[in-house]
Amino acid sequence: MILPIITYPNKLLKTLSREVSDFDGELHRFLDDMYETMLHSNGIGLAAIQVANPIRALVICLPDEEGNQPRENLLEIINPLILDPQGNTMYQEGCLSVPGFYEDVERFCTLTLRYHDRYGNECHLEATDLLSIAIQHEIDHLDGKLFIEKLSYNRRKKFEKEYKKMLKEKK
Ligand code: Y12
Ligand code: CO
Repeated sequence: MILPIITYPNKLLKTLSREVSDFDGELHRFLDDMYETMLHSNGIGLAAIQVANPIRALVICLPDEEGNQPRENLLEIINPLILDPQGNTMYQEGCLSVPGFYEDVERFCTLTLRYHDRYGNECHLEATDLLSIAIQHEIDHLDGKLFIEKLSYNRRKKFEKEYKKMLKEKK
């Protein structure tokens, strides 16, 4: 099922999401819906709060060389914890909850992630490059933060002006 994605400035996006404790069929169906919703919207990452569910769950599926995002590449990440972040890198980020806007954001280069899979098993992964950036972007959503909050004062002001204009034109 494709779920509606909430967009800025919806206040729900500021929610601090809660830990998942039940790794049951309901969670599995929700994760399936998140994957379907992300693909439908041409996304590579989606956090549960973006579809109005305040739980610490996110999905990431980076495209392969052909631009496909098969289920085998899908990462379902629950209750994530970043360990040992290293270095700094810049990347032009976009977000399905801030449509039409892309900006350079600074992130850690590499990290180790501890998380649970859909069955509640504890997993670890080492992330670099785009995966590391996507993980940090999505975990920020679980903490109620958007990438636009990392912009400088002037870039944020410019964004607010352009975004307001875009919303007005959409009406
Ligand atoms: C690097 C940086 C950020 C992330 C987080 C995941 N972000 C996305 O998946 C964003 C996708 C996105 C897709 C859009 O739709 C189309 O391009 C058709 C979009 O819409 C518009 O720009 C109108 C905005 C964002 C992961 C890795
Ligand atoms: Co986002």
